[in-house]
Amino acid sequence: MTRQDRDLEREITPPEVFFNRRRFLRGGLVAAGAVGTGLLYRALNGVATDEPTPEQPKLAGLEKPAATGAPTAYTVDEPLTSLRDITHYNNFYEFSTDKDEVASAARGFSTADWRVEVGGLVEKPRTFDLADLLALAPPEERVYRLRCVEAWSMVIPWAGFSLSVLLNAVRPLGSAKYVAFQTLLDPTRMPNQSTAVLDWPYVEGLRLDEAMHPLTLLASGLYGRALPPQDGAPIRLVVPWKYGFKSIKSLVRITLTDEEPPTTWNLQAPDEYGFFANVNPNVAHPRWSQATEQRIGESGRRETLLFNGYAEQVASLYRGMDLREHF
Ligand SMILES: Nc1nc2c(c(=O)[nH]1)N[C@H]1C(S)=C(S)[C@@H](COP(=O)(O)O)O[C@H]1N2
Ligand SMILES: [Mo]
Repeated sequence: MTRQDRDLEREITPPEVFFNRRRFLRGGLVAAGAVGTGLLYRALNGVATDEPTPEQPKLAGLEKPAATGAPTAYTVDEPLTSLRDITHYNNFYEFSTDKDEVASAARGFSTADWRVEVGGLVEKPRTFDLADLLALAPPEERVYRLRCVEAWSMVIPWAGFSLSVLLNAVRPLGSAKYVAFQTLLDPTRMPNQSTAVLDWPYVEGLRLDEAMHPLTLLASGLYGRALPPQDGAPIRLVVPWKYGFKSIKSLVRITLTDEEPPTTWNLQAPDEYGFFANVNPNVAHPRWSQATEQRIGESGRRETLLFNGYAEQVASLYRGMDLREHF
């Protein structure tokens, strides 16, 4: 396909379909090419499988913001998205590219003997089992907006603690400048990894100062219970001022580095998804506007906020940077 053809195709293809088709045309995979038009639209219109999500265990010792007197930076005064929508409208390509099928595809996902390897440019590299990792700090409730690059959003009551707690525990070296993250690679447990819809494993990255920012959350739960598989069990990242694809799920490896790490969506389409991916209503995606968003469960659209409403806390991280160039 010529460059011109590709540009034309982008103009006429809805957001999520483009990648699958391009992959297909590259000689990739047939199944993904069949993923139909309008995944987003179908799910927004409420056509979803009606399976209940099995109840996850309650988190012990969860600290609510009021109880801890935590700064209001950690809560949003907007209606919470329903548990039903949070658990049945998911992006998790390891299980399915169809948002309303992730829950059923991920049902029964085993997180037994889960380990997270933390290393690279640190003084004390360490492989944590889940219990040791969660023991680093009590879970706090954090109510954050989640804004997907596809222009839908939610408000989610996460549980977890700042990633900085974990990073401080392994003592970053002075030479560390970035943090790389990796999702589990296991096609026997993540069936869609046997397709080539993305290059596996899913990887993400942050600059070290972004990773150390107190808003950056290592989440182990939502709605007061352990994370359901479809939302990234047993442990995931949540970076609320960035597009949702930065919030990588089901983490198994965290590596401190001195070079900007590769990231899945940037590798897939570098002209569409930058390393920073800060929510910015003024910088359109090449194929759609980012000025407004569909809050799941609401009618009408909301205006998208600069840094997803967290500008006061995070804008200083980007002082002097051109946000169009570093998108
Ligand atoms: N490993 C992995 N992490 C991922 C994704 C994915 O496909 N694989 N999708 C991302 C995208 S695009 C979004 S919007 C959020 C969605 O999180 P949620 O389904 O819990 O709302 O997860 C992000 N993390
Ligand atoms: Mo997303």
